[in-house]
Amino acid sequence: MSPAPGARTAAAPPEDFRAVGRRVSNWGRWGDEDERGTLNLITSECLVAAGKLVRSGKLFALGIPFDEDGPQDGRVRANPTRLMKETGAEPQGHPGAFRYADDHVFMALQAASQWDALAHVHYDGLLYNGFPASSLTSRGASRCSVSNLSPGIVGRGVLLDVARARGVDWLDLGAVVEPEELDEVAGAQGVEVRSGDVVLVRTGWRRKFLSDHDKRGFKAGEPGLGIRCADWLRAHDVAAVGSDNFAVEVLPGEYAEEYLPLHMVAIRDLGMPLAEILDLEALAEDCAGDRVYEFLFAGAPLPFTGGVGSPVNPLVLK
Ligand code: UVW
Repeated sequence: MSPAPGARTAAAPPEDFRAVGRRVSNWGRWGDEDERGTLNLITSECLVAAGKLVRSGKLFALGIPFDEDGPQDGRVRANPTRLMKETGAEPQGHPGAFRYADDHVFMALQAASQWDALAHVHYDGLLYNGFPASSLTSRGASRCSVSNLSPGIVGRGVLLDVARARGVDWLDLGAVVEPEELDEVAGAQGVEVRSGDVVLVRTGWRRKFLSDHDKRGFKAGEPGLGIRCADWLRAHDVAAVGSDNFAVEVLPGEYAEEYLPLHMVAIRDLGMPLAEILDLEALAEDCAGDRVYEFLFAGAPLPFTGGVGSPVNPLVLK
């Protein structure tokens, strides 16, 4: 019996991730000083074409609610905590009737829907484009920080709804999405992935959380992209990839000895920002209804100077 699509098999162990990284590397492609990586693939022609995808006036927000009921289980990161500094209940020292409310938030920049900047991950002492990992200090990232993703990640977005294609609400923890499946899903949806696209892969992991509210379960592992997808991302010259899980890639991972290998290859070697913990549910429903899986995607990171990530509430317009 052949294995279910994306199921783990006892086939050959995956190729060494460093070899994958060398093969797909974009270092030097946009100059030795480049800190924007695959965002360089989003040309002005891409933006004009993406703008033309707004046809029906439908708007979707892909950010999850930023509150204490989010999916973080507190072991590595906590959910955002917001505190009121002012409510206006007490006199505030202004003349007349004026009162105001202000709030503060405490959160890891990676606690909810987020962009991973190119300084988020490194290995063997080097960041994307060969910048030294020592450029990361307690002050932040002096190279490849999230500010380099400004003015924002805008372009043609494509949803690949793997969970729907498999006919499940969500993929199982540890289910590997292979590049062949990405092509199959795109083909079945009648959409083509083009250079400069932002590709959103739906695994259903957000849907699972919305149904069981199990934070530990959400963070225990996830279905996601396997390391072989690095070649697919490079071959299609994808500008950025996002998902409804918390790390884009499958966990437990495919290498016993390496954690987040696709992060290492995608961020450090390809120079590709990752978007995580997206809510793709409403968008996926709509795409299944009108069979339109391409749209204008606009996900501006907050330009935290020296930041290695940013909260984001990406907008999709169809
Ligand atoms: C880590 O957990 C290091 O990264 P991410 O939030 O990108 O999954």
